[in-house]
Amino acid sequence: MFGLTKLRLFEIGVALLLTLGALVFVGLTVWAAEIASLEVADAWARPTIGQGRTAAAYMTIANKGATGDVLKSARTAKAKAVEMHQTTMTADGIMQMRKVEGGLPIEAGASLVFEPGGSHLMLVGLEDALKAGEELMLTLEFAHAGTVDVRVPVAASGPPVASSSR
Ligand SMILES: [Cu+2]
Repeated sequence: MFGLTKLRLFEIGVALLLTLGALVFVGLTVWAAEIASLEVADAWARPTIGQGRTAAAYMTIANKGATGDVLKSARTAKAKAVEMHQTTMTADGIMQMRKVEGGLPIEAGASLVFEPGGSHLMLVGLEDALKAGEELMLTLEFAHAGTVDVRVPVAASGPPVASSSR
């Protein structure tokens, strides 16, 4: 048969199977990496003040993957909307919040930090007041990673876990 012995054909078959197996393995590894590439830490939200029905939420989203992603939007059952805001300083020293349209990119290996005085997630139109000690669930929507649910404790001055370990 074209000069190939049965043993040779068997060897080719084994080699093909090994190659296929390796391809499947690499494929699964890449897939697993895609899933686990985003890490959310230090999430917390400020309590509402008085009759106010807006509050800011903060967290750090680290992209541990090999590809960039984009935080497209966020939502929670407790508020009408969750807006991404950036805080900027005007020329005359006044802090202003600006709504970010079109999402916030997170490069591979970089972190997106929402923190007081900087970018934050604005909970707009809350159903009830938010009190310290409560918790809410935020759903983040990423361009590649899909949706990620984040537990957000309400605290007056910082992420509760970090302050208790201090
Ligand atoms: Cu804001």
